[in-house]
Amino acid sequence: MKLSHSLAAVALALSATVAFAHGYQAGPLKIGHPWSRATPAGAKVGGGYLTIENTGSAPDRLVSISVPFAGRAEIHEMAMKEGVMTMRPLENGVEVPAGAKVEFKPGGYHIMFMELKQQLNQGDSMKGTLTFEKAGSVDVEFKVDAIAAKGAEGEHKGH
Ligand SMILES: [Cu+2]
Repeated sequence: MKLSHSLAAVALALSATVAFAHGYQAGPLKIGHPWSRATPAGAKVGGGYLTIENTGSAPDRLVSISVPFAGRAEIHEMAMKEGVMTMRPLENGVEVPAGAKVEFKPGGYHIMFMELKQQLNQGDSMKGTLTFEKAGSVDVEFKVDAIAAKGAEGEHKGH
């Protein structure tokens, strides 16, 4: 009895850790909390967000993302340009300088899932693969958060 109890406690502690951390590693890169917003029925685009921390001594670059639930995924940047929010695809990806942490978030860098094949529902975990120039590919899961999570009104107006 004692043994099974402690095993259960360990299992609980482990699953809690995984749920809270929800991070991935690719070489010296730490990928934190990939998440996405729930999409309305019939929506063709969705956004993906995460953090990338480079603990190494050389820069790396996120060059592409592929996900089975969308036709393609692009790396976008949103910025204010002459008072207007604009969004543009970054053909060469996003550099992560040595020792730096790059944040993909609503209103800034983001991953755009195009030609969605299914609705993204809150609570889902959506598989995807990130590819870095040097660190190679790493499989992650995007946790789907509420449709209005972390604001940024009109983020996807350009689409
Ligand atoms: Cu976009």
